[in-house]
Amino acid sequence: MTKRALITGITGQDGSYLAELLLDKGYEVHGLIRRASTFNTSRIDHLYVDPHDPEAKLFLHYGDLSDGARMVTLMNEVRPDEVYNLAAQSHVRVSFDEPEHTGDTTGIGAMRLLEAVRLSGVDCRYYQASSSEMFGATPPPQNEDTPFYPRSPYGAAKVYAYWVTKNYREGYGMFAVNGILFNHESPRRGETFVTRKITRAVARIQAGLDDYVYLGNLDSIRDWGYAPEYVEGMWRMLQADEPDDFVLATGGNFTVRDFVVASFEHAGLDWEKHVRFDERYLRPTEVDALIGDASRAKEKLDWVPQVDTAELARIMVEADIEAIKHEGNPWIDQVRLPGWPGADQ
Ligand code: NDP
Ligand code: GDR
Repeated sequence: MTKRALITGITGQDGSYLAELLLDKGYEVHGLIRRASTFNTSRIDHLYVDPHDPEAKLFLHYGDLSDGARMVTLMNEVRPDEVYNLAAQSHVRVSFDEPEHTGDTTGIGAMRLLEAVRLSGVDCRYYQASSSEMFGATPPPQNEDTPFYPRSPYGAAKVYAYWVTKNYREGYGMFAVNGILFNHESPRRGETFVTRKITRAVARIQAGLDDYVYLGNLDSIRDWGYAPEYVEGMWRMLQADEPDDFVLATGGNFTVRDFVVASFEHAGLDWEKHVRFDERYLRPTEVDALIGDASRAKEKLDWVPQVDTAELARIMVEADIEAIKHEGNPWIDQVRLPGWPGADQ
């Protein structure tokens, strides 16, 4: 029997890698996309097969996590075996500007989806994209037993989503799990997260298109891994015998400054000539240090990341340098074919 998965956030970094992984494994993949006045499917365009083709395995549906009734109709329509809730207002700095919207989508959105699973009676496994931001001010190393101390509206919303996921597991016997993922990046990372902002700037400066990049706090410590390895971990969590919560992390620790140095050095540039400070990128409350301990995932899921942060910086810089040559996205030529959502509706 072909397994069927529903991915919210399929147009994002993780959603695109997860869709690829599941299609490779023979799944039928359904994705939730938001109606926008511009095309927002560039990360998954390369997975496109005309839905009229009997071989098509990827199907997209309009919807938004703020719309609970839509979550119910979607669950009834798709009747998935696995649900991956990756959708969120995922930018920590932006969550200080849009706290209510972040709470509504990143926090309550998860509850709307869990409730849709429950009300529809569909027998499925549920993955919640929880975050190391939930640990916030609690010092590293952090694992599944570390107390939460969120430092942003985003972190607080993720704590809410974490607990409702656990509550639906305990209260209704659902196979519902939290993947507590530390930062993971790739050439598909959104351009306003710090790693991609840096590697894109390196490529543009090397090409003579820019002279400077403006950054905020260079002292914070993060444990940056490679996104394709993390979506494999998400899938493994839903294949386990029992539902449980898992940290995914490399255990490495790099400051933002270290990532800047590694990225500029890789392109043969002197970072101190090109990096400038702008206070607008500071947060009212910062998360100083996140370093994960993924021992449980190693032991129970046999999940061990291979790409460390230095290698990650190299992958991302090279992809952005290549992308500049094509003046496009690093992973795909922009195509828009008849029948693709947004092309004919
Ligand atoms: P992205 O920001 O790249 O993608 C977010 C996705 O959510 C996009 O597809 C976006 O759609 C969609 N989305 C946003 N708001 C809504 C909404 N109201 N209704 C429906 N869809 C919505 O995030 P990542 O891929 O990096 O992360 C995936 C998930 O994992 C997120 O929940 C994030 O918070 C969490 N996470 C990420 C980590 C990381 O390091 N990347 C670490 C830990 C957790 P659109 O394309 O239209 O904007
Ligand atoms: P983070 O990622 O907040 O950890 O959340 P981000 O890349 O935004 O920030 C990492 C660190 O870099 C510092 N920083 C800057 N950040 C940005 N975005 N822009 C800058 O110019 C800049 N200068 C310095 C930040 O202050 C911070 O300390 C990410 C998101 O993917 C979340 O959705 C996810 O849950 C967590 O990772 C784990």
